[in-house]
Amino acid sequence: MTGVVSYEDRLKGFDWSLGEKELGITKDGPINIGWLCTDRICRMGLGQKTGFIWEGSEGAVRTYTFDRLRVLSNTLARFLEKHGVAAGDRVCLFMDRVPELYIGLIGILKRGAIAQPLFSAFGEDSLKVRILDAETKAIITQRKHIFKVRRMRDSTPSLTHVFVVDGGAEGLKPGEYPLDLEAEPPVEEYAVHPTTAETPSILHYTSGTTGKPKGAQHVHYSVVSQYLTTKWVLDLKPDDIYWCNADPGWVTGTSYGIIGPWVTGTTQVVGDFGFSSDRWYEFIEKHRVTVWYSAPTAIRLLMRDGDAPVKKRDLSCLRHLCSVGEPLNAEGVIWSREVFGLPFHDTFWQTETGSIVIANYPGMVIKPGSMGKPFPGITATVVDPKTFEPITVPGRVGLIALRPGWPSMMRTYWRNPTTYQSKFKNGWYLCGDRASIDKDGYFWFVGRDDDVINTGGHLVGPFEIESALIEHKSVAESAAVAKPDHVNMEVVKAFVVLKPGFEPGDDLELEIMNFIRKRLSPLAMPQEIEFVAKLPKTRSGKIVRRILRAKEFGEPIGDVSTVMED
Ligand code: 6R9
Repeated sequence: MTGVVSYEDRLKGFDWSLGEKELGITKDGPINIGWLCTDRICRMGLGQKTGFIWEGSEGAVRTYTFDRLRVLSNTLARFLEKHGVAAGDRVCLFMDRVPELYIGLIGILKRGAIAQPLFSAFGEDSLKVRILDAETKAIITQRKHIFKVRRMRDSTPSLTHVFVVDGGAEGLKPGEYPLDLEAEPPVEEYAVHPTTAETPSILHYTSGTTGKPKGAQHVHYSVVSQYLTTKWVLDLKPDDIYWCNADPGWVTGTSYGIIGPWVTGTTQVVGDFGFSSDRWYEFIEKHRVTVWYSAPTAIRLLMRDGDAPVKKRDLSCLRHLCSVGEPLNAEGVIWSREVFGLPFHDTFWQTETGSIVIANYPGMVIKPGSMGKPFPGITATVVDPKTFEPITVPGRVGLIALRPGWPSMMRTYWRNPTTYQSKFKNGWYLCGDRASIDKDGYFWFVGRDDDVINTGGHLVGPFEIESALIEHKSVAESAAVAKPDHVNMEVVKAFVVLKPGFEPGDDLELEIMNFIRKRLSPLAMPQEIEFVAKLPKTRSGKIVRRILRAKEFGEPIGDVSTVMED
């Protein structure tokens, strides 16, 4: 491929300071993500370039140049300052994917405050837990969500300011203020707060599998990782039109749905609407999207809907596709090659890692079903679950472990240093996932550590079972979990969602069983298949196997605040 620097060449002599140099920052000097995403881009002469194209659910389109983004985020920063929001205060973003959400994050960072993005679909309880934990001072929200904020205000004393971005002042209660960015006097020049490398920037709540949601605390220096991974893995170039379909309530929607594209001066498009294969393809065609960052949950739904909606559109604009969030089934890569002529490049990372750590690099040979190789500067391995020593045998499964110290690594869990410390063993940061590494250095995902099934002392990962199931023509989605068993302690049970046109029944169950028997070891074979209409998922689209598992074991299901209710 021309124009692509090979993975091996990138590795040679790699140092994170390369990112500092390109961004014109030093570790000891001022570093402000908000400034780097807007002011710096304008200073590079790109002020009149379109930075943001927004399409609302009803089809309205708004376009912003980088200069407009700069001025509006200044205006927001000044507004916060006027209302007494100080550096270090937590400011929650609680909105649908409206422009104020994106500009809001930049403005909060310019003010030197800490942004706390949350899914607007959260109910008041999920919201409250996180506001209490972060002792959030202000929340920026929309009219349509204010009732949830109001219902929890009596029990969230830290929350002194509620800013409402639409509908003016009418009907607002004490402590609620209208924030109409377009009506505020535009702030051409704003003295961006002198944040430095280690100043906290974003507090991203992640629930993990059990227990209370934890706030992964990031700092402004994270931008070095986000910048380089955006350039090298997402492969963004000056003329690209980039679409990341993640909501900023999920880390993908901030690291690569705000910071990544803007810090590289790329035009990004955002759609404030949910999944629909027709609408998504129409969106790509209409805006001439060139680079698309999506997730397996969406890719599986697109596969379910088949090739017909793709064929109606001219999607020749697409040139690079990436995926994150869950293991990407080999089937997804093979399908996307067929229908788009391009493979999805799987990328692996976490809220805690702040940026991509293992990836299928552009130009690298993709082994479908593999997560690829560590990003330059990232030392990744799999370690033995008992000794925490690296496993050197290719193909042997262990815990994914990273050597701490890359720029976007979380610095702690907000006011929870004990849990933070518990993630480190033998000098490694443990991701909580299992994988193996093959002889060529490719990582193969097995499952979340808690999702692994122990059948007669053998550990089986859900991913291989689910990948085998999804290859069957009737299967849209699946989840493999443990169910209790007298003899083997645990056995595998599979939950299956069928594609339209297929009827659940004993015959189909038998057919699927026979189909996967050829692909799986006897140990991994499910004892039972249950057909379900849908699987429990987080708001970022991850299948929550522990809920299905807990039901099988008759155990409590734990924290469900990030699980979709509908
Ligand atoms: C960015 C993000 C992190 C967890 C992670 C793992 C799973 C993410 C994956 C993947 C297999 C991939 N995960 N990417 N598993 N292959 N390419 O997803 O952050 O919401 O914190 O989730 O998601 O289990 O540990 P977060």
